[in-house]
Amino acid sequence: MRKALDNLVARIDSKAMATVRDTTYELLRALGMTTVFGNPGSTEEPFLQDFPDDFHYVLALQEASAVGMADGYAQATGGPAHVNLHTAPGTGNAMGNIVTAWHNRTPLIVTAGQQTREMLLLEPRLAARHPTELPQPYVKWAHEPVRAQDVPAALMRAYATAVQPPAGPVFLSLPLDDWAQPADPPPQARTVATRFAPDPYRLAEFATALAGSRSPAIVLGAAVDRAGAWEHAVALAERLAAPVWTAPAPERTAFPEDHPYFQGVLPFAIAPLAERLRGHDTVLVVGAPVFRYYPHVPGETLPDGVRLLHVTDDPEEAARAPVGDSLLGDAGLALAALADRVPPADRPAPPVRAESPAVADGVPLSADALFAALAAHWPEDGVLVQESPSNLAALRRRLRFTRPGSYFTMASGGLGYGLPAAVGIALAQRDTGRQRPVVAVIGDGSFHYSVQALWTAAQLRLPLAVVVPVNQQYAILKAFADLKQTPGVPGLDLPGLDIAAIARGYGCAATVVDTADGLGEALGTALRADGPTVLPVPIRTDIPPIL
Ligand SMILES: Cc1ncc(C[n+]2csc(CCOP(=O)(O)OP(=O)(O)O)c2C)c(N)n1
Repeated sequence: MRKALDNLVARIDSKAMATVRDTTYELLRALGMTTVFGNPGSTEEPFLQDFPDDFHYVLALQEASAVGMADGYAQATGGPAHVNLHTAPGTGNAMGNIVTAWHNRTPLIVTAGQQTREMLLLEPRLAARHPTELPQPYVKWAHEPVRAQDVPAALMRAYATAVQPPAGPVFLSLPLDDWAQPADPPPQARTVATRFAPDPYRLAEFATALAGSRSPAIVLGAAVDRAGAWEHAVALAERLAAPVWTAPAPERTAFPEDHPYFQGVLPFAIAPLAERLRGHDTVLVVGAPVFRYYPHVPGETLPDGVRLLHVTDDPEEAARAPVGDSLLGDAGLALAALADRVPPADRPAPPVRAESPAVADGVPLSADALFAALAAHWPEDGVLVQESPSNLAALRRRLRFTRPGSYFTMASGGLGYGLPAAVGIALAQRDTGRQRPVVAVIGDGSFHYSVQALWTAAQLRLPLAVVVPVNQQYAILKAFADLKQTPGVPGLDLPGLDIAAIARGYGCAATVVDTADGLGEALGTALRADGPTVLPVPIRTDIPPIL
């Protein structure tokens, strides 16, 4: 009797003593979110105090890097990631990569500290003004709990919001004095669905349209890779005997690029894209916007008489498509269901795309020669993270991605994503035990936007290889200026940057590579190392056309 009473008192005591902080960590544990990416400040220290041993804090030296790493980590693990930012200035630094996470559809729970509630009225130093407006419109939900006791339940809601389709970042502003407050009873750690099946009736209409098509074509986007649905894409393409393109400017690849039906990546401008689809009567787009354009080259969205069918899990993406009929649903579920429903087509296989011309050697290397060398030495099961704007066409010509989850870049066009994302992806390889080798190709301009991510890679001893094509310029902006006939733009040359010295300064190994053979050797060494290696490769400075 006495013991039972003691137990009850102990339970009541421990309940009374549970703080908002205790309850929040319990919830994070229950949700499997024990990795926190961040850069700390005074407004975050009360959350981070006595940081539990079973959690891992991944320190980034600037908030853009923290978000980029968290995004890469989330994409490579296939789950949400948590990034903890400093109040308004830290959130401001992070904003570029929050924009990218939004376009990437990465489930990120972004928390940021806020000044003490008691002082907020007088706006002390580091108070975030209108904190929920700051990250808009690039978060699915932004909230500052009305009471300290609401923090854990707000986190639960943030999680449920971030992971449900279309996935994306959410934002919580958390006053620093909330963490020590007594907690309410803990919220339930809930689960939510992360995909939904398309309407079966509309799906049947799509299947009928495809089955009745004279010459269908398939265009696939990143959502197919996110859904782990390559096999369904292949099954549908083979049933329809249809050529397959990757949607323009894709952030992931969606189809085996050594498959004879694969035609390449569609151009990211209106007129040339439409031209590529000429001759087809039905175009099925799955898991991509219709379409992601960059330079404005006016024209018809599609050649006359082409019917477009669009599958997306995002009603807004469906709404803003200029043409086509849409079907809401998960890319993988839709592809699997369509592959089941369409009968095998009785038509010849699509033409095999032309091989790229042979590479001319020379020093400095051309971008084509660099990527041909990278392809020749590509590690089995390698993962590429790409942020090399003017060389992208050459890269896609030479490197063929044949396995799911092998190619990552940003969907937004914002530089400063690739380097930290590669660090997050490399960490995910270690944490998941998959151990796939990670290679980043980052332009010598792009390198500097989140360069401090190198330090985190060095501290974590990640065997990341970073290949930097050095052309000492913003080549793509010169190409854009040529296309748009805007001569005389200043600020497009980048002399006097010592990439190797910068890399060493952050604790990385660095070797300048001049030749194709040298690249093979250096890459092998880098991937066997117990830390990151940066490989600057001087390349030719001629400007590849943007289209
Ligand atoms: C955050 C951000 N700032 C500026 C730009 C504009 N921008 C687009 S590409 C580019 C140059 C990239 O240079 P580099 O990485 O050297 O690649 P290259 O074009 O030479 O291949 C710039 C500055 C951008 N896209 N994002």
